[in-house]
Amino acid sequence: TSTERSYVMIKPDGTSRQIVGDIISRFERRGYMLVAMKTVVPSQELAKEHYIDLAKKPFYGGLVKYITNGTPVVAMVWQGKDVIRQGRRLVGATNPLEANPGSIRGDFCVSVGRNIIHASDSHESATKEIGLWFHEKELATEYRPIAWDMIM
Ligand code: DAT
Ligand code: MG
Repeated sequence: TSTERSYVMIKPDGTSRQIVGDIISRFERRGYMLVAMKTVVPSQELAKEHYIDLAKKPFYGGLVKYITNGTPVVAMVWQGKDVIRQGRRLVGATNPLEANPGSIRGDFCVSVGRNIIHASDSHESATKEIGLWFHEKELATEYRPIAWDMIM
């Protein structure tokens, strides 16, 4: 439904490479609604919790180190019809070798360990991640973009 929400985050490499505007534009032009956005320099604790499901993977330590390198991430919540699955498609495959050109990863990166962006992979993880990065009062859910009823 049009109230579905996804947590999307531009990682430190995306911020550092100054492609934040391009990435946001892709969600906007698709018709999605920006519900929340802020820069965050993630703490060790926050980065570890965000990726807790991967704690047993060999790359977990490196992943946390990369997210906490001192460069801000851009934390966002986007809303709209099928935004979780469509967000994953806009982002592209985890491994940039499999990410299609036209997707964010397919257009901007080549290494799985520097793949620019995160997007929630399920309703369950979206709920968890939005709660982890945002307070409820930071979410602007009451307005609607002008073409909303035409698009959604
Ligand atoms: P995604 O970010 O597409 O949801 P994921 O949740 O499986 O992918 O993994 C989270 C991040 O961990 C991913 O964006 C990059 C990193 N990662 C995943 N697999 C990796 C690997 N084999 N080597 C290094 N980093 C990896
Ligand atoms: Mg994931």
